[in-house]
Amino acid sequence: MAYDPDNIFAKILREEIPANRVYEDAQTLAFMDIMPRADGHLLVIPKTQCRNLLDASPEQLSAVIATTQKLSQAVMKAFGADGVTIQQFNEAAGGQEVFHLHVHVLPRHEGKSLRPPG
Ligand code: D5M
Repeated sequence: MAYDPDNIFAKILREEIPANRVYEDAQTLAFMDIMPRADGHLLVIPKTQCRNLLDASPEQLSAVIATTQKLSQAVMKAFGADGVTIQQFNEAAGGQEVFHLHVHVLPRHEGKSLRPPG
């Protein structure tokens, strides 16, 4: 499927719309999810165009996963979490709503469920 350069995360990357940015390096950006399902819920994206996991290059995957690991450790510490859930959706049938590759980082506390989406 084609990449739509006007998706919301592409606009965040171009700084056309605001985001609560928490981390950035040469290949990736992370910002807080606007509809958090847990305290500290953040999203990691590649800076280059990529629709989703099905469309990703090995370089994009490796950069996104390395940032996901780094921020999982940081956000667990910051929020005193006991664990972290990593989620990632592909195409509408797979639950994807924004069509720029992104990984959800959801800090978890023992015995506490995620809030429902929305
Ligand atoms: O759902 C997309 C996710 O992206 C969902 O958790 C809300 C979040 N979202 C949507 N717009 C924004 C903005 N502008 N800033 C931050 N987070 C946002 P998915 O099913 O993973 O594709």
